[in-house]
Amino acid sequence: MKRLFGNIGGLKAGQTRRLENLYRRRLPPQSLITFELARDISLLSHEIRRQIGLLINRQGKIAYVIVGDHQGIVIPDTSEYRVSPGRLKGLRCIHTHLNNEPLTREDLTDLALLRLDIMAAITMTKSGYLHQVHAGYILPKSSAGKPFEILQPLNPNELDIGCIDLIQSLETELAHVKSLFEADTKKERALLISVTTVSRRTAMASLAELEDLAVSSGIQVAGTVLQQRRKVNTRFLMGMGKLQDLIILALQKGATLIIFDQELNPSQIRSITNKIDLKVIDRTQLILDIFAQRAKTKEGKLKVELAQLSYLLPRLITRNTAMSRLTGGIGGRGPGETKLEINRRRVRNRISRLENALSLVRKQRKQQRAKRSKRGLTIISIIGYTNAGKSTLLNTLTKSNVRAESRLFATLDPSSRRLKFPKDIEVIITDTVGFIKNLPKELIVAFRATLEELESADLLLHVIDISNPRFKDQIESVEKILADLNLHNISLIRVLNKKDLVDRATVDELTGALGGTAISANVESTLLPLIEKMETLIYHMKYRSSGQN
Ligand SMILES: Nc1nc2c(ncn2[C@@H]2O[C@H](COP(=O)(O)OP(=O)(O)OP(=O)(O)O)[C@@H](O)[C@H]2O)c(=O)[nH]1
Ligand SMILES: [Mg+2]
Repeated sequence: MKRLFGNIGGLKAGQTRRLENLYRRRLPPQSLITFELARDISLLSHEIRRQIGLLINRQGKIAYVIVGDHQGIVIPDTSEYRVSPGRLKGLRCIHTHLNNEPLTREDLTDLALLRLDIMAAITMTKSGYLHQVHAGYILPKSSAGKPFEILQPLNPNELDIGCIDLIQSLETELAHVKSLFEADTKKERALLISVTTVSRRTAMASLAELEDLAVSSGIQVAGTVLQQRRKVNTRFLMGMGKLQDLIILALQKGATLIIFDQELNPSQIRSITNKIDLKVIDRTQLILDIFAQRAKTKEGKLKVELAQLSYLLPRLITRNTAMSRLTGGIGGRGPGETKLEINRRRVRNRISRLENALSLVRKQRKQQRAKRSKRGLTIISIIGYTNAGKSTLLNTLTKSNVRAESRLFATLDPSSRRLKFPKDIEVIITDTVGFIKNLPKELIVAFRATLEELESADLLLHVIDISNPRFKDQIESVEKILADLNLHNISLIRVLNKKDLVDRATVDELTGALGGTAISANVESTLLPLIEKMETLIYHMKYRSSGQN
C-alpha cells in the first residue's frame, strides 16, 4: 500500500484505512474527478476536519494522497514527475476546502510553481456534502496579461469537462510557444531578473549589462524583469506572488533559464530552486560560465576551474526535506547525503591541487618579473572594462595580432609584447583580462597571478570605451578594483577610446572633464598623442629613478 503524505496523527484506524483506500480509485480519462470520489473525499475531509488532496496523473491514476490541516495541504516531493522546461507536470491536484472558498492565491501559486496540469478545489456544504468544484489552469499564451484561466464553478453533475483533451491542448500550445522561440537554435533562452532596492536607472543599466553578458555567452534573452523593492526578501529575494508571475512569464516566453542580476547566496539559490522547476543562475555564475568558455590555455583553464569550484563548494547542498505548505515539494533534487559528502571532499581536494598548481605559476611569474626589473625594462599594462578595446590598442601599438572581438571577456590570458618608442626607449606592454562591475571574488582569487602582474607595472593605461552609455559607471568599477588591489599608486593614463563613435564636441568635453587622451584604438594615426604622453612619462620616470641611483 502506498503511504499517505502529510498529517495523519490522531486519526482513527478506520479513517486512515479509508484514506489509504483512495489509492485504489481510478478515474475515467475525461472527468476532472468523478462525482463519487469528490463526494467521498468531501465527507471524509469534513469528518477529520482536515483538507485532503489528490494528485492524479494523466492515466487517471491517483499518484499521491495528501492529508493536510484545516488550512491547507503540503504537496510532497514530486520530482519523479519532473518534465522538461516548457511543459506541464503531468499531474493535476484536486483538494478539499473546508470552508466555501474558491481557489486561493496560494492554490494558484502552487499551480504555477509546480506547473500542474490543473488545480482544483472542492467546496462543501456545512455538513460536508459536495457543493462545487473550482478549477483553474495556466494559460500558455498571455491573453491581456492574464496568466490563468479559471473555469466557472462546476456543479456536481458537470465534472465531465473533457479533462485530458483540455490538458492536451494546453500542452500543444505550450509546445507551439516553445518551438516558436527555439526556431533553429539549441540555445538556452533566459529571463533576466533584477530584484533590487537601488534606483531604476542604476538597476536598468546593470540589467543591460547582464543582457550583454548573456548574449556574450551565447544565451538568447527572452525578456527582462525589474522588481524594485523597499526591502529585499532574504529568502527568495521577491515575494511568492512575484515568483509566480516570473514562472508563468517563463512558460509564456519559452524560457529555459532564469538569471538573477544579484548574487544569490547558497541558501537563497536553494530556496528558489526548491520552489521552481527551472534552472536558476546568478550573475556570478554567468560570468564564470563565460570565463570557462573563453579559457584556452592550460593556465587559464586551471584558474577558471578553481573559481568555479570555489563558487560551487558552499552551494553543494544537503538534501532538503523541509517542505512548506503546498508549494514545498520540489525539494531534494540533489544526490543523497553521503554522496554529497564525497562530492564535497572531492571538490575540496581538487581545489587544493589547483591552488598548488597555480601558486607554482605565481612563483614563476614572480621570478620573471624579478628578471625583468633587473634588466630595467619598463612595463606598461593595459587595463580597463571588458570590451573597452584593450587588445585592439595592444595590436595597433605593436602591430601584433592578439584576439580582439566584440564580445565580453575576449582576453583571459595576458599577453606581452615589446614596443619601441620613437626615442628608442624599449618597453614591455601587456594586455590583460577585462574588469567588470562586481567582479566575482572567486575570479579575483583565481586570477590573482594575472592581477599581480599589474603590481610590477610602471604605468597603467586605463582604456575607457566612451561610446558605451555606461562608461562612467565602468570607470568607477575599474577604479574601485584598482584600489582593492592596491594598485592606485601606479601612474595611470586614462585612454578615452572609440572616439570615432562619439561626436567631436563630446570628445573634447570628456577629454577635459576626465583628463585623458582620446583615441581610436583601431586607427594607428590617432595614437600619436598617446604615444607621446607615454614616452614623456616614462622618460621622466627613468630619469628620476636613475637620478636616485
Ligand atoms: N569603432 C571602434 N571600435 C573599436 C575601437 N577599439 C576597439 N573596438 C572594437 O571593440 C571591440 C572590443 O575590442 P577588444 O580590443 O577585444 O576589447 P578588450 O578590451 O580587449 O575586451 P576583453 O578582452 O573582452 O576585455 C572589438 O570589436 C573592437 O573591434 C575603436 O576605437 N573604435
Ligand atoms: Mg581583450
